[in-house]
Amino acid sequence: MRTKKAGIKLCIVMLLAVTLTALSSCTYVYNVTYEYGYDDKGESVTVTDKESLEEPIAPERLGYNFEGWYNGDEKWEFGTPIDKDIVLTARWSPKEYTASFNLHGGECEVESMTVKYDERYTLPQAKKEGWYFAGWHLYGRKHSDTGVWNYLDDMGFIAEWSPVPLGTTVYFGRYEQDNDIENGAEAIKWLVIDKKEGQYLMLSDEILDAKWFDSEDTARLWRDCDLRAWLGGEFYETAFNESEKAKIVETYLEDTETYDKVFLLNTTQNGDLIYGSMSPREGTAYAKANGLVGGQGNPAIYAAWWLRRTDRDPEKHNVSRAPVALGSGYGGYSSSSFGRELFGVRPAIWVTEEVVLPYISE
Ligand SMILES: [Ca+2]
Repeated sequence: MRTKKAGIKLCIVMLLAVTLTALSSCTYVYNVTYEYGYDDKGESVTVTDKESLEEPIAPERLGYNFEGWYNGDEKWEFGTPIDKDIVLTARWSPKEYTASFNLHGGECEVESMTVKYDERYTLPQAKKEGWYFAGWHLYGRKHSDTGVWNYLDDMGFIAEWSPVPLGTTVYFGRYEQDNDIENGAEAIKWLVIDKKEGQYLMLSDEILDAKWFDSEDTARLWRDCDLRAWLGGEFYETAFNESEKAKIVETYLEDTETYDKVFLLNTTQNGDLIYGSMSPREGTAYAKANGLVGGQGNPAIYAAWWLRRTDRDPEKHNVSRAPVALGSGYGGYSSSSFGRELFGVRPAIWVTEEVVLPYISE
Protein backbone atom coordinates (compact mmCIF):
# COMPACT_ATOMS: atom_id res chain seq x y z
CA MET A 1 0.00 0.00 0.00
CA ARG A 2 2.75 2.42 0.93
CA THR A 3 4.54 1.46 -2.26
CA LYS A 4 1.45 2.19 -4.35
CA LYS A 5 0.98 5.65 -2.76
CA ALA A 6 4.58 6.43 -3.35
CA GLY A 7 4.14 5.33 -6.99
CA ILE A 8 1.17 7.68 -7.50
CA LYS A 9 3.08 10.60 -5.94
CA LEU A 10 5.98 9.92 -8.26
CA CYS A 11 3.65 9.85 -11.25
CA ILE A 12 2.11 13.21 -10.29
CA VAL A 13 5.53 14.76 -9.83
CA MET A 14 6.68 13.44 -13.20
CA LEU A 15 3.50 14.62 -14.90
CA LEU A 16 3.95 18.10 -13.43
CA ALA A 17 7.56 18.13 -14.54
CA VAL A 18 6.62 17.11 -18.09
CA THR A 19 3.84 19.70 -18.20
CA LEU A 20 6.11 22.44 -16.93
CA THR A 21 8.78 21.46 -19.40
CA ALA A 22 6.22 21.45 -22.21
CA LEU A 23 4.89 24.87 -21.16
CA SER A 24 8.32 26.41 -20.85
CA SER A 25 9.46 25.09 -24.22
CA CYS A 26 6.27 26.08 -26.09
CA THR A 27 7.49 28.55 -28.80
CA TYR A 28 5.60 30.99 -31.03
CA VAL A 29 7.01 32.02 -34.38
CA TYR A 30 6.49 35.50 -35.85
CA ASN A 31 7.05 36.85 -39.32
CA VAL A 32 9.12 39.97 -39.82
CA THR A 33 8.75 41.39 -43.33
CA TYR A 34 11.28 43.86 -44.70
CA GLU A 35 9.89 46.10 -47.42
CA TYR A 36 12.45 48.10 -49.38
CA GLY A 37 9.96 50.53 -50.88
CA TYR A 38 11.06 50.24 -54.51
CA ASP A 39 11.02 47.67 -57.27
CA ASP A 40 8.67 45.52 -55.12
CA LYS A 41 11.78 44.37 -53.30
CA GLY A 42 11.18 42.67 -49.97
CA GLU A 43 11.99 39.67 -47.80
CA SER A 44 10.73 37.91 -44.71
CA VAL A 45 12.40 36.30 -41.73
CA THR A 46 10.93 34.38 -38.83
CA VAL A 47 11.62 35.14 -35.20
CA THR A 48 10.63 33.08 -32.20
CA ASP A 49 8.75 34.53 -29.31
CA LYS A 50 10.52 37.09 -27.16
CA GLU A 51 13.59 36.97 -29.32
CA SER A 52 14.77 40.20 -30.73
CA LEU A 53 15.82 41.03 -34.28
CA GLU A 54 19.38 41.36 -35.23
CA GLU A 55 19.89 44.52 -37.23
CA PRO A 56 20.55 43.60 -40.86
CA ILE A 57 23.29 45.27 -42.90
CA ALA A 58 21.96 48.62 -44.12
CA PRO A 59 20.64 48.25 -47.67
CA GLU A 60 22.01 50.36 -50.49
CA ARG A 61 20.03 52.04 -53.23
CA LEU A 62 21.40 54.15 -56.09
CA GLY A 63 20.80 57.83 -55.52
CA TYR A 64 19.38 57.50 -52.00
CA ASN A 65 20.53 57.56 -48.39
CA PHE A 66 19.12 54.87 -46.13
CA GLU A 67 17.40 56.44 -43.11
CA GLY A 68 16.49 53.27 -41.21
CA TRP A 69 13.78 50.66 -40.85
CA TYR A 70 10.37 51.92 -39.78
CA ASN A 71 7.44 50.14 -38.24
CA GLY A 72 4.69 52.47 -39.40
CA ASP A 73 5.87 55.95 -38.43
CA GLU A 74 8.13 54.66 -35.66
CA LYS A 75 11.78 53.95 -36.28
CA TRP A 76 12.39 50.36 -35.23
CA GLU A 77 14.73 49.85 -32.29
CA PHE A 78 16.59 46.64 -32.91
CA GLY A 79 16.80 44.71 -29.66
CA THR A 80 13.10 45.11 -28.94
CA PRO A 81 11.52 41.68 -28.31
CA ILE A 82 9.12 40.55 -31.00
CA ASP A 83 5.65 39.53 -29.86
CA LYS A 84 3.68 39.73 -33.11
CA ASP A 85 4.11 39.78 -36.88
CA ILE A 86 5.58 43.07 -38.02
CA VAL A 87 6.38 44.84 -41.27
CA LEU A 88 9.51 47.01 -41.37
CA THR A 89 9.72 49.53 -44.19
CA ALA A 90 12.95 51.07 -45.41
CA ARG A 91 12.95 54.85 -45.35
CA TRP A 92 15.04 56.67 -47.96
CA SER A 93 16.00 60.23 -48.65
CA PRO A 94 17.22 61.28 -52.10
CA LYS A 95 20.90 62.15 -52.25
CA GLU A 96 21.71 65.78 -52.96
CA TYR A 97 24.02 66.81 -55.75
CA THR A 98 25.36 70.11 -56.98
CA ALA A 99 24.78 71.49 -60.44
CA SER A 100 27.36 74.18 -61.11
CA PHE A 101 27.53 76.60 -64.00
CA ASN A 102 30.45 77.64 -66.11
CA LEU A 103 29.35 80.91 -67.63
CA HIS A 104 32.25 81.78 -69.93
CA GLY A 105 31.94 85.46 -69.19
CA GLY A 106 28.17 85.52 -68.83
CA GLU A 107 26.00 86.16 -65.82
CA CYS A 108 23.58 83.97 -63.95
CA GLU A 109 21.54 84.48 -60.77
CA VAL A 110 23.29 81.55 -59.10
CA GLU A 111 26.71 79.96 -59.40
CA SER A 112 25.38 76.56 -58.47
CA MET A 113 22.25 74.88 -57.24
CA THR A 114 21.37 71.85 -55.17
CA VAL A 115 19.42 69.13 -56.87
CA LYS A 116 17.96 65.92 -55.51
CA TYR A 117 18.11 62.54 -57.13
CA ASP A 118 14.93 61.53 -58.96
CA GLU A 119 13.38 64.98 -58.43
CA ARG A 120 12.59 67.66 -60.99
CA TYR A 121 15.02 70.48 -61.58
CA THR A 122 15.06 73.57 -63.75
CA LEU A 123 18.38 75.08 -64.73
CA PRO A 124 18.59 78.88 -64.56
CA GLN A 125 18.81 81.23 -67.50
CA ALA A 126 22.04 83.04 -68.22
CA LYS A 127 22.84 86.22 -70.08
CA LYS A 128 25.80 87.94 -71.65
CA GLU A 129 25.58 91.34 -73.15
CA GLY A 130 25.42 91.23 -76.92
CA TRP A 131 25.14 87.44 -77.08
CA TYR A 132 22.34 84.95 -77.37
CA PHE A 133 22.16 82.29 -74.66
CA ALA A 134 21.81 79.05 -76.60
CA GLY A 135 21.39 76.82 -73.55
CA TRP A 136 23.47 74.57 -71.29
CA HIS A 137 25.88 71.95 -72.51
CA LEU A 138 27.07 68.83 -70.73
CA TYR A 139 29.70 66.51 -72.17
CA GLY A 140 29.67 68.58 -75.34
CA ARG A 141 25.97 68.11 -76.00
CA LYS A 142 23.04 70.43 -75.52
CA HIS A 143 21.24 69.64 -72.30
CA SER A 144 17.59 70.16 -71.50
CA ASP A 145 16.86 73.05 -69.13
CA THR A 146 14.51 70.95 -67.11
CA GLY A 147 13.99 67.31 -66.25
CA VAL A 148 14.35 64.71 -63.53
CA TRP A 149 17.82 64.46 -62.01
CA ASN A 150 19.20 60.96 -62.61
CA TYR A 151 22.92 61.62 -62.39
CA LEU A 152 24.78 60.00 -59.50
CA ASP A 153 27.26 62.81 -59.22
CA ASP A 154 27.71 66.58 -59.19
CA MET A 155 27.57 68.06 -62.66
CA GLY A 156 29.10 71.15 -64.24
CA PHE A 157 27.09 72.74 -67.02
CA ILE A 158 28.62 75.01 -69.60
CA ALA A 159 26.81 78.00 -71.06
CA GLU A 160 26.78 78.12 -74.83
CA TRP A 161 26.78 81.56 -76.36
CA SER A 162 25.65 81.92 -79.89
CA PRO A 163 28.07 83.97 -81.97
CA VAL A 164 25.10 85.91 -83.26
CA PRO A 165 24.97 89.22 -81.43
CA LEU A 166 21.54 90.47 -80.53
CA GLY A 167 19.94 92.45 -83.27
CA THR A 168 21.99 90.97 -86.09
CA THR A 169 20.25 91.69 -89.33
CA VAL A 170 20.72 89.80 -92.54
CA TYR A 171 19.66 90.60 -96.09
CA PHE A 172 18.45 87.57 -97.97
CA GLY A 173 16.08 87.19 -100.90
CA ARG A 174 13.91 89.99 -102.27
CA TYR A 175 10.31 91.10 -102.28
CA GLU A 176 8.45 94.16 -103.43
CA GLN A 177 8.46 96.69 -100.57
CA ASP A 178 8.49 100.32 -101.70
CA ASN A 179 5.47 99.72 -103.92
CA ASP A 180 7.38 100.93 -106.96
CA ILE A 181 7.13 97.92 -109.19
CA GLU A 182 9.33 99.45 -111.86
CA ASN A 183 12.47 99.56 -109.73
CA GLY A 184 12.11 95.87 -108.98
CA ALA A 185 11.86 94.01 -105.68
CA GLU A 186 13.84 95.17 -102.66
CA ALA A 187 16.19 93.01 -100.55
CA ILE A 188 14.43 91.46 -97.53
CA LYS A 189 15.86 92.36 -94.13
CA TRP A 190 15.72 89.56 -91.55
CA LEU A 191 16.31 89.40 -87.80
CA VAL A 192 18.26 86.41 -86.52
CA ILE A 193 16.28 85.14 -83.54
CA ASP A 194 17.37 81.57 -82.78
CA LYS A 195 20.07 79.01 -83.49
CA LYS A 196 20.54 75.26 -83.54
CA GLU A 197 23.40 73.12 -84.85
CA GLY A 198 24.65 75.32 -87.64
CA GLN A 199 21.24 76.72 -88.54
CA TYR A 200 19.68 80.06 -87.76
CA LEU A 201 16.06 81.10 -87.46
CA MET A 202 15.32 84.40 -89.15
CA LEU A 203 12.18 86.48 -88.97
CA SER A 204 11.35 89.11 -91.55
CA ASP A 205 12.06 92.46 -89.94
CA GLU A 206 9.11 94.12 -91.64
CA ILE A 207 5.57 93.15 -92.42
CA LEU A 208 6.01 92.22 -96.07
CA ASP A 209 2.45 91.79 -97.19
CA ALA A 210 -1.18 91.77 -96.12
CA LYS A 211 -3.10 88.49 -96.36
CA TRP A 212 -6.08 86.63 -95.11
CA PHE A 213 -5.30 83.66 -92.95
CA ASP A 214 -7.71 81.71 -95.09
CA SER A 215 -9.70 83.18 -97.94
CA GLU A 216 -12.66 80.88 -97.43
CA ASP A 217 -12.55 81.56 -93.69
CA THR A 218 -12.81 77.83 -93.08
CA ALA A 219 -9.27 76.60 -92.39
CA ARG A 220 -8.41 77.71 -88.89
CA LEU A 221 -5.32 75.60 -88.36
CA TRP A 222 -1.91 76.35 -89.82
CA ARG A 223 -1.65 73.10 -91.69
CA ASP A 224 -4.78 73.76 -93.72
CA CYS A 225 -4.80 77.50 -94.28
CA ASP A 226 -4.28 79.43 -97.50
CA LEU A 227 -1.57 81.56 -95.91
CA ARG A 228 0.65 78.51 -95.41
CA ALA A 229 0.16 77.50 -99.05
CA TRP A 230 1.03 81.02 -100.17
CA LEU A 231 4.19 81.26 -98.04
CA GLY A 232 5.47 77.85 -99.13
CA GLY A 233 4.42 78.42 -102.74
CA GLU A 234 4.16 81.83 -104.37
CA PHE A 235 6.18 83.72 -101.76
CA TYR A 236 8.97 81.12 -101.68
CA GLU A 237 9.22 81.09 -105.47
CA THR A 238 9.12 84.88 -105.76
CA ALA A 239 11.49 85.86 -102.97
CA PHE A 240 14.35 83.39 -103.40
CA ASN A 241 16.51 82.28 -106.31
CA GLU A 242 17.71 78.70 -106.64
CA SER A 243 20.95 79.33 -104.77
CA GLU A 244 19.04 80.90 -101.86
CA LYS A 245 16.44 78.14 -101.82
CA ALA A 246 19.24 75.62 -101.28
CA LYS A 247 20.15 77.44 -98.04
CA ILE A 248 16.63 77.38 -96.60
CA VAL A 249 16.11 74.36 -94.38
CA GLU A 250 12.80 72.59 -94.40
CA THR A 251 11.77 72.34 -90.77
CA TYR A 252 9.43 70.08 -88.86
CA LEU A 253 7.15 72.24 -86.74
CA GLU A 254 6.25 70.04 -83.81
CA ASP A 255 3.21 71.95 -82.68
CA THR A 256 1.50 71.84 -86.04
CA GLU A 257 3.05 68.57 -87.20
CA THR A 258 3.99 70.07 -90.54
CA TYR A 259 7.14 70.36 -92.61
CA ASP A 260 7.66 73.90 -93.81
CA LYS A 261 10.32 76.00 -95.45
CA VAL A 262 8.55 79.29 -94.85
CA PHE A 263 6.25 79.63 -91.87
CA LEU A 264 4.85 81.95 -89.24
CA LEU A 265 5.94 82.04 -85.63
CA ASN A 266 3.55 80.53 -83.14
CA THR A 267 2.11 82.25 -80.13
CA THR A 268 4.68 80.86 -77.71
CA GLN A 269 7.68 81.83 -79.79
CA ASN A 270 6.30 85.26 -80.29
CA GLY A 271 5.90 85.80 -76.57
CA ASP A 272 9.49 84.71 -75.99
CA LEU A 273 11.14 86.74 -78.68
CA ILE A 274 13.54 89.49 -77.99
CA TYR A 275 15.95 91.26 -80.34
CA GLY A 276 13.39 93.95 -81.07
CA SER A 277 11.28 91.68 -83.22
CA MET A 278 8.22 92.52 -81.17
CA SER A 279 8.51 96.26 -81.37
CA PRO A 280 5.81 97.93 -83.46
CA ARG A 281 5.84 97.39 -87.18
CA GLU A 282 4.28 99.75 -89.64
CA GLY A 283 4.35 97.46 -92.65
CA THR A 284 5.96 98.17 -96.01
CA ALA A 285 4.38 100.56 -98.51
CA TYR A 286 3.54 97.51 -100.58
CA ALA A 287 1.79 95.80 -97.65
CA LYS A 288 -0.20 98.96 -96.95
CA ALA A 289 -1.15 99.23 -100.62
CA ASN A 290 -2.41 95.66 -100.38
CA GLY A 291 -4.79 96.64 -97.61
CA LEU A 292 -2.82 95.98 -94.41
CA VAL A 293 -5.03 96.57 -91.39
CA GLY A 294 -3.38 98.91 -88.94
CA GLY A 295 -3.38 98.35 -85.20
CA GLN A 296 -5.78 99.98 -82.81
CA GLY A 297 -7.71 101.71 -85.54
CA ASN A 298 -4.74 103.59 -86.91
CA PRO A 299 -3.86 102.27 -90.36
CA ALA A 300 -0.58 104.16 -90.48
CA ILE A 301 1.13 102.56 -87.53
CA TYR A 302 1.29 99.47 -85.37
CA ALA A 303 -0.10 96.86 -87.70
CA ALA A 304 -0.76 93.35 -86.43
CA TRP A 305 0.69 90.21 -88.01
CA TRP A 306 -0.52 86.66 -88.14
CA LEU A 307 0.85 83.85 -86.01
CA ARG A 308 0.44 80.22 -86.90
CA ARG A 309 -2.44 78.59 -85.17
CA THR A 310 -1.98 75.12 -83.73
CA ASP A 311 -4.07 72.27 -82.44
CA ARG A 312 -2.47 72.84 -79.07
CA ASP A 313 -3.27 76.50 -79.02
CA PRO A 314 -4.64 77.36 -75.57
CA GLU A 315 -7.62 79.00 -77.22
CA LYS A 316 -8.10 76.29 -79.78
CA HIS A 317 -11.72 75.92 -78.91
CA ASN A 318 -12.30 79.54 -79.64
CA VAL A 319 -12.37 78.85 -83.34
CA SER A 320 -13.66 82.21 -84.41
CA ARG A 321 -10.54 84.10 -83.36
CA ALA A 322 -7.14 83.90 -84.96
CA PRO A 323 -3.82 84.43 -83.17
CA VAL A 324 -2.01 87.57 -84.14
CA ALA A 325 0.88 89.53 -82.78
CA LEU A 326 -0.40 92.96 -81.99
CA GLY A 327 1.61 95.99 -82.85
CA SER A 328 1.93 96.80 -79.18
CA GLY A 329 4.29 93.88 -78.84
CA TYR A 330 2.15 91.13 -77.35
CA GLY A 331 0.56 88.05 -78.80
CA GLY A 332 -3.20 88.14 -78.84
CA TYR A 333 -6.20 87.18 -80.83
CA SER A 334 -7.93 89.00 -83.59
CA SER A 335 -11.43 90.08 -82.81
CA SER A 336 -12.75 88.84 -86.09
CA SER A 337 -12.47 85.82 -88.28
CA PHE A 338 -9.72 84.37 -90.41
CA GLY A 339 -10.87 85.51 -93.81
CA ARG A 340 -12.11 89.03 -93.34
CA GLU A 341 -9.15 91.06 -92.25
CA LEU A 342 -5.89 91.60 -94.08
CA PHE A 343 -3.38 91.31 -91.30
CA GLY A 344 0.36 91.42 -91.83
CA VAL A 345 2.71 88.62 -92.83
CA ARG A 346 6.21 88.31 -91.35
CA PRO A 347 7.69 85.14 -92.80
CA ALA A 348 10.16 83.06 -90.79
CA ILE A 349 12.79 80.68 -92.19
CA TRP A 350 15.57 78.43 -90.90
CA VAL A 351 18.72 78.93 -92.94
CA THR A 352 22.17 77.35 -93.01
CA GLU A 353 24.87 79.28 -91.17
CA GLU A 354 26.58 80.40 -94.40
CA VAL A 355 23.69 82.87 -94.83
CA VAL A 356 24.30 84.49 -91.45
CA LEU A 357 28.04 84.25 -90.74
CA PRO A 358 29.16 86.92 -93.27
CA TYR A 359 27.06 89.48 -91.36
CA ILE A 360 28.72 88.64 -88.05
CA SER A 361 32.30 89.08 -89.24
CA GLU A 362 31.64 92.51 -90.68
CA1 LIG B 1 10.22 98.10 -105.63
